[in-house]
Amino acid sequence: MEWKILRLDEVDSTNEYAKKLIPDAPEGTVVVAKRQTTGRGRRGRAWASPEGGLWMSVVLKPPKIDPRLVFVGALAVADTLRDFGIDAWIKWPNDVWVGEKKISGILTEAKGSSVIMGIGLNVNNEIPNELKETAVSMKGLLDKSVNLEEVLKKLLHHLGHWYGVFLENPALLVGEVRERTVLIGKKVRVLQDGGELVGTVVDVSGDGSLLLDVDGQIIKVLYGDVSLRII
Ligand code: BT5
Repeated sequence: MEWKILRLDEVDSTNEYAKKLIPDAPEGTVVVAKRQTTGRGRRGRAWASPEGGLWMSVVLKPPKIDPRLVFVGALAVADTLRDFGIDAWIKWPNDVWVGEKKISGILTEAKGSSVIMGIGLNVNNEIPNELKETAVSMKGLLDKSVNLEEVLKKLLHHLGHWYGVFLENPALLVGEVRERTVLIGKKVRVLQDGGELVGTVVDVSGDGSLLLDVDGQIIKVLYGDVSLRII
């Protein structure tokens, strides 16, 4: 993949910025900002994006929009962390965690036939007080600052790799997520639009959904606005 990197000092949200570049922006366009003033998670939730973190969005033009694309981002982040000696796991569907704390979140959005993959990764940035219990940065884990450019370079390398896997064999991508999620066998509470489910995670199925055993009945939880908590 040929990446074309646009660098900004400050922006509302790299996803919003990238969205405005579509349809003209070619696949592989990357928007990176030092700070976001209104970084977003899913459902308009706020994403803390002070200077020092990696806040970026990548424009992809897959043959079809597929919810499993989010795994490309999650796997690439996990591999990048591994390059720095950090052992991370994927919290289905869109988070990367280290131990009990979130280090990265992915937000994929579609516009026309393009996908904007937003990736937020806490690198050297401060974690706001209200998130200290649940979030962590690479600097916090390694006890030293990390070269942000190096992180970006490695992340793009891994994104290229996993996007290639997605294009060739998305089931392989899911297999890898299954390997790297510690959720299987765990009891979880899933919050969805319609309410909540409590059950044991059985598997991540080939289409990317989560299979949950709820009182002996297997329920398929589709990717969407799902929040999941291990209980
Ligand atoms: C996500 O949403 O995890 C997706 C985050 C995507 C952020 C990137 S940054 C570049 C691009 N531009 C954007 O505007 N967004 C993308 P969600 O699963 O909804 O999680 C949001 C929740 O994560 C919040 O409600 C907080 O609890 C928590 N959170 C917020 N900021 C955080 C941070 N910096 N580190 C860890 N957790 C955070």
